[in-house]
Amino acid sequence: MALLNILKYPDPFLKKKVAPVKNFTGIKTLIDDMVETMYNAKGIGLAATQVGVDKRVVVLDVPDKDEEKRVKGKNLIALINPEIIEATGTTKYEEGCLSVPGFTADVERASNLKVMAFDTNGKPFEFEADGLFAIAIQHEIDHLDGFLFIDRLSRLKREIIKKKIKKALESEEKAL
Ligand code: QAP
Ligand code: CO
Repeated sequence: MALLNILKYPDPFLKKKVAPVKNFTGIKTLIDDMVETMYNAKGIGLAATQVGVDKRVVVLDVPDKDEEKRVKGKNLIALINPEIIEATGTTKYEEGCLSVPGFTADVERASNLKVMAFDTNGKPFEFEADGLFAIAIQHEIDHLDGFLFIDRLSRLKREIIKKKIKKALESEEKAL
């Protein structure tokens, strides 16, 4: 098990559309490391793009709505080459991202999904998702396509948040 380095905005790799997994050998090790990295950062989802790996892999552990305390591993799932087959409804949620630490914004997404993906053995499976789980899946698949949640904002809101992030990064630099 190893902790991976999480790339932060504006790292150019975060804009990369990463490639489908063709050879499933060694994918379990990558997933183990991504899970460890996600828990270490107190995240609920992580995409391979965020750790500089050119593979369509995401890990998620989204707490249930009624869950008081988070039960680590309860909803843990790895998705390889995930595809949204069907998206319906709309929802809005204040999203954050481990690659944009300390910033959040309301993002509109589909509320209900039908998803297809492969497991670590290369076996395809299908499932339906709603609530925060559906939001997280769309957020993570966006990473695989090179998009961050700030790219989903209106132009004005995007420019405002980008300026705020830039300012925060500059004052971080000065503090060094
Ligand atoms: C993606 O995000 C997501 O800024 C996962 O200081 C986001 O795990 C799915 C985090 C919203 C659904 C809704 C962010 C932790 C974690 C931060 C995360 C921070 C510490 C974000
Ligand atoms: Co993210």
